[in-house]
Amino acid sequence: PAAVVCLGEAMIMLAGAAGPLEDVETFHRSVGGAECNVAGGLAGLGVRTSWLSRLGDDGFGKQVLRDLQSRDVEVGGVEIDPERPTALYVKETRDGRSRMHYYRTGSAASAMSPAFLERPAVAERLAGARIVHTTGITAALSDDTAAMVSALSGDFTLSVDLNWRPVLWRNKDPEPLWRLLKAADIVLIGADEALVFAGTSDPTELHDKLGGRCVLVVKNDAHTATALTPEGRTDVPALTVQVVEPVGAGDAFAAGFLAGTLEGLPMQQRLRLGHLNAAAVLAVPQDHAAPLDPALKARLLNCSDEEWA
Ligand code: KDG
Repeated sequence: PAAVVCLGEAMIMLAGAAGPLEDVETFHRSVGGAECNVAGGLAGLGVRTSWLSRLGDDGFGKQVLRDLQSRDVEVGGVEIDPERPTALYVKETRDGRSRMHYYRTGSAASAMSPAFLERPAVAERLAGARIVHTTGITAALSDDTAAMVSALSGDFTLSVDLNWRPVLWRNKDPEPLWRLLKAADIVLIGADEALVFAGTSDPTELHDKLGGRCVLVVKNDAHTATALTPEGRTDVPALTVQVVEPVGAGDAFAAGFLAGTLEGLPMQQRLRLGHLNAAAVLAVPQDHAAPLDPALKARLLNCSDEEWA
């Protein structure tokens, strides 16, 4: 069985030249979606990973499956919906910043519910997993997906990335997201989004608000990643990178951190692996990048603090 199961929606991403969307004529297609980015990142690091979700019975759904399979992600638990479509998102780049436009309301994945978790192909994969990873995006898609993430329990480590998407929470109570975060064993949060969502980006305050039990990772963009556990605190500075496009870097960080957790690495190396994986995605326009070179990985995980900085 796969060591990690990632649960959430994948979308076809369409991105064109910089400028207002109404002027863009051609779009480049790739696959996005936070949990499937994490799944691809983990597989790229050699971790056996399954992605669980629902897709439409359409060409975009087939593209998602093909893309994930080509990246060694196991997709046998994916359910195909004969009626609802695969979601899309369009990335608009203006003034050097990316904005996302979602076309996902009523998508196949938004119909995931607690019953989805009970499908034999899904239950079996969850039961065999050491880590199950999902995000606040999945909690936001619909009442059904919110109920589904609340029903997630088992003999696995539950990992949740906040992935705060205000557009998806408009006119909705984020209570299911708080519940999910408090139930998680590993919580990943960006400092900026923490400030908006929880009113603080201070790791200690956040850890208290989440119940003080989890492994909390707070990523302060280009500066530092901090891990806080009941045992103590670890800070690791970020690498300096020429940023091409930032979307997906958080997912890559999560993949690195989770891979390091599975390997039982010390906390400093888990955070380093997160940074290394994120740096690769920051340097490309897509939401995911080619797998890390194993020799580079080994060298940078074990170098001195001076060389790392
Ligand atoms: O983390 C990257 C994701 O945000 C992107 O791939 C799209 O899943 C996505 C979302 O819902 O924003």
